[in-house]
Amino acid sequence: MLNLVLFGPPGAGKGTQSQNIIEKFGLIHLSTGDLLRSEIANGTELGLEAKKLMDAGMLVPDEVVIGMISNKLDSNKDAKGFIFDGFPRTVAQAEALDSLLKSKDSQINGMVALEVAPEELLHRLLLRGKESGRPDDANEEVIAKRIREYNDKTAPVADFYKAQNKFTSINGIGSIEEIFGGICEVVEGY
Ligand code: B4P
Repeated sequence: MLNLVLFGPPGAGKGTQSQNIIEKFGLIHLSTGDLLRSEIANGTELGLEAKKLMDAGMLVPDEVVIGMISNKLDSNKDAKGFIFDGFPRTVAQAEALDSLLKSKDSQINGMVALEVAPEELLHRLLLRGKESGRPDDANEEVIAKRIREYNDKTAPVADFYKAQNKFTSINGIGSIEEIFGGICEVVEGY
């Protein structure tokens, strides 16, 4: 099994690069952002609660996202592997993911982090906000809150994988193809 964590701040290109990775390596894409947006679109109770937090630029509680990922792992028992996009976003989520995979005799092979400067993140997210109408991309204040949440709660997740020698960072600025080339080099080394 090949299990990869794609990491980076909001707007780093995780969702964009995940599409390329699933095509090339035949992995199942698990994006907690997409799973939460689907709950919102379906008007579920979980979706209604998550929407309030997401629109304010805050993280959704750990137990909610861990439960979603656990269900997805159980329903894809024959998968060749998974790409985790936007998860884990806290150290507690990273610990839970390790336990979930261990119970299936599996593990994370590596984390690839996309490095992008804050001014480029802001530019990309404001542009996507205009094009897609995504509420959490709609204004600078909410984007700034997401980046603060990332620095406070998500950045320490990199240390969790560094301690296991599973961390690689690559430049996330450039064309989508160039960046994908850098990711492939890392993944092919696993
Ligand atoms: P996500 O859906 O994960 O959103 P994101 O981090 O903002 O987006 P991503 O990083 O995937 O965007 P991409 O770069 O692809 O999360 C949304 C919210 O859900 C969170 O704020 C949180 O509230 C909640 N949530 C999700 N997971 C959670 C968890 N585990 N725990 C708690 N809460 C959770 O794209 C950005 C833009 O850049 C796009 O428009 C793209 O076209 C553009 N772009 C990409 N690559 C580019 C490049 N090379 N050059 C120029 N533009 C590029």
